[in-house]
Amino acid sequence: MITVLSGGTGGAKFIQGLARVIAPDELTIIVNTGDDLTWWGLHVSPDIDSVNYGLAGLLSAERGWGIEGETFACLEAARHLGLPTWFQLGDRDLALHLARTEMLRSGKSLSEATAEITRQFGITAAVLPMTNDRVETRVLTSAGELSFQEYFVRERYQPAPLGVRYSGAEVAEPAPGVLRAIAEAEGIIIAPSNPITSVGPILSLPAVREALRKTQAPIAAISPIIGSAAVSGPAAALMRCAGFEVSFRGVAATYADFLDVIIADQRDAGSARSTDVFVQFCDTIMVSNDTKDALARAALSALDRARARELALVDSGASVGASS
Ligand code: FO1
Repeated sequence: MITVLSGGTGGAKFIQGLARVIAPDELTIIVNTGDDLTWWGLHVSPDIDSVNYGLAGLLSAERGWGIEGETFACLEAARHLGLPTWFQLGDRDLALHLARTEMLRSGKSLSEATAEITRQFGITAAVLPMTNDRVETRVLTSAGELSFQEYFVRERYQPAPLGVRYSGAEVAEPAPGVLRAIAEAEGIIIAPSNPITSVGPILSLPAVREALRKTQAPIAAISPIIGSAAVSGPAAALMRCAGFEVSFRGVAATYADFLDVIIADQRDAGSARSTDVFVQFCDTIMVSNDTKDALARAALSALDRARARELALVDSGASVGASS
């Protein structure tokens, strides 16, 4: 079993490739819920939905979230009724939030609701919310403290971030299956997701971080940073404000206490210098099914090599880890 930690649109795209390269029922995905919000009275879990839409072949390639070919008639009607519309729910997406909210209202946990939704989509991978408790990513900015979606969507990440906190994390328990998926995995991959706001909330659960430190499984992370810029979104500003260098080395540093190998983009191969972990270079930009599949294969081969301790440590004098 391969376990992936995922959040955001990069995570969903990566998992689409991985689920073509290995049998989906060999895959467990632990998903960020720090972005979840209550919108129009409905429970929305954007990162879980992006993973599910990706696995079900429904994900909008253009937006990276929501459903391909979606319509927004309800959103237009809501606008006329004076409801807030800065967070855009499509018509078919809305049906999913209605169904999930009804399951939660009837007493199901988010894990149970997610399992039922994945079953209905015909998904055989295990998709696990990181927790059934409420953990909320809060971004302290020059314009005050905002929820993640207020910062990301409403304010288009324009206010300068000053810090991030994960409200509720100290007392939250990992959802059923999460710790086992880390302890019993053959390999663990951290998707090319924002280390601070997509993976950070998962790692903010003390038991999860502890399980990652203890597991026998090799752990690889894919850098969402190329050079000193994020592939998309506010990862660079958020890493800087959390005190990390904006580079693949900085990404590795955020996972330093458990990481075995960082997968960095081949455009960074020339800049290799001392890091404390093994580095594997490859093309990390996912613009097509072929590039997603190739990145998934590269991640699996990095795990194999980390397992076999074949990778060369990147050091000023030493050879650079295999690139493919
Ligand atoms: N992202 C946007 O940039 N604008 C939106 O209006 C928006 C709505 C939305 C609705 C449902 C959903 O599942 C995702 C949505 N997203 C939207 C994406 C979402 O903000 C991101 O996927 C993550 O939360 C960031 O990782």
